[in-house]
Amino acid sequence: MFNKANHIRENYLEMTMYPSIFCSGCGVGNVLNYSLRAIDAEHIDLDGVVFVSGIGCSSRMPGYIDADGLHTTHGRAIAFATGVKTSDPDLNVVIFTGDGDAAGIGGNHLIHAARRNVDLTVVCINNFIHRMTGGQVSPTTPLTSKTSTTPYGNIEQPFDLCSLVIGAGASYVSRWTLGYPYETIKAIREGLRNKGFSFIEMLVPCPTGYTKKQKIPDGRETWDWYKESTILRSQYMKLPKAERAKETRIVIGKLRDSPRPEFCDTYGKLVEKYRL
Ligand SMILES: Cc1ncc(C[n+]2csc(CCOP(=O)(O)OP(=O)(O)O)c2C)c(N)n1
Ligand code: SF4
Repeated sequence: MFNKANHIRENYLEMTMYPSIFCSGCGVGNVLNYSLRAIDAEHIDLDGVVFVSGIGCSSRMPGYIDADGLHTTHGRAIAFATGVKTSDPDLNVVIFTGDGDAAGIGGNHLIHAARRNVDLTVVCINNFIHRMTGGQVSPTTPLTSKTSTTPYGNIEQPFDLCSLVIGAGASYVSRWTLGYPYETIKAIREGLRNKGFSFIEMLVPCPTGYTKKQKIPDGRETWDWYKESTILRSQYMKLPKAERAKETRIVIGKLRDSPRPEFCDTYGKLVEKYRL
């Protein structure tokens, strides 16, 4: 009988890289699983895909896939990916990046790729900290959260990454937690299909570096915490305006799907027009 998990393992994973570096309860592996299922559902040939990442726990993902990948420098995944895409626009370029990688050191690349609407699919694994280097505060750490550099609680207003890239011009934006596998796979599929800058933010647990510090017990309680800390967009939109303004939960769901001219296409047409 056909078994999807075996199918993914046999056709997509680089088994020589296992066991993975991921801790027990880490959400990065789930995102890898959902992403590969989305690629499989879209019947995308892996020979035409390049997976690009920066540095961090989440940025180790391309190494576990049996396909071409670029494990680049911290914060520069989107810059490298833009180079790959513009040199061969037929390639499908998928980026795996962390909140620190994408929005801290790499924040400028993020907003400009969104502004240009380069045809990239960014899967941003937001665990609310710079984990690989010890769990330091990141641009998405929630207010009052304890991290290794905010032992008395974070006092900085975090970025809402989806609002940030929507403001910068991203044409497809979605945010989910691990508790929504089917919605996540659908979002990644839509991101892959969108000819433009697609941003899928995944809120994932890092038991070792984040949830433990907030005294959230491992396992079921962690998943419950993500459920309680988020609200579906469909429910949020039903709230009266005054209630919405007071809402502190993170809004999840499809947040933008608004195609517009893509960078490589526009550039290609310009080259054709002025070619001597
Ligand atoms: C230029 C540069 N600065 C800093 C580092 C150190 N560094 C490596 S990973 C990392 C944090 C990664 O955080 P994030 O992108 O959120 O990924 P996570 O590990 O949380 O998945 C940092 C600061 C580096 N490798 N290169
Ligand atoms: S430290 Fe956190 S993000 Fe890194 S592998 Fe472990 S659980 Fe995952």
